[in-house]
Amino acid sequence: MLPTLPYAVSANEPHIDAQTMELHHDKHHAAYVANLNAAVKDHLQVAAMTLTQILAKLNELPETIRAAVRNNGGGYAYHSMFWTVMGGKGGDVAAAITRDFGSFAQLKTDFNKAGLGQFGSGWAVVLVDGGGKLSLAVRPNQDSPLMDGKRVLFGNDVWEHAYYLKYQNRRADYLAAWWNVVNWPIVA
Ligand code: MN3
Repeated sequence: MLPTLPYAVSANEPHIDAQTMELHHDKHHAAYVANLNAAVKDHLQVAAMTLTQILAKLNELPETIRAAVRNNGGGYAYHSMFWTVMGGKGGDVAAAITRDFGSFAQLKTDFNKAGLGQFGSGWAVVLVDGGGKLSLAVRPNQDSPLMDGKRVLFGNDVWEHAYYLKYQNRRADYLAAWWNVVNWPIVA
């Protein structure tokens, strides 16, 4: 099911414009949900699993639906996380970031560099392991770290549809502005 946005589409203005939010949630995310449902509807055992279970067992799924589940299930999971970590006011950050990245500024620099370096579409994310240690990762398309048993603490969508209306080819500007809307209490 498509989760409802936890705030108005304009909540992240001026950093993320309302039209992009609306298209991104109502069209792109909705399509991942619909396409995942369509892929698993004739596979009752798969349909009965949670999304996290499905992604963790991606390689065991029937080959005929694996690519559709990879792209649409990954997209579904990423976007469900993405909406919840925005709608905030940016600002200060947890001690874990200083501990594992040196400083918040260093995290931003490394994260934005990773996001900018991702050729084509993908995600820049901060992972958290079982011991609470944070690390940076970048993945193509909708490939989710859940597919290799890893957990995303927060991340940013660097597909062009996330920023093109407002930033066009200036992905670096989008990456820089995005930190202004991160919802740290939710991330924490
Ligand atoms: Mn997207």
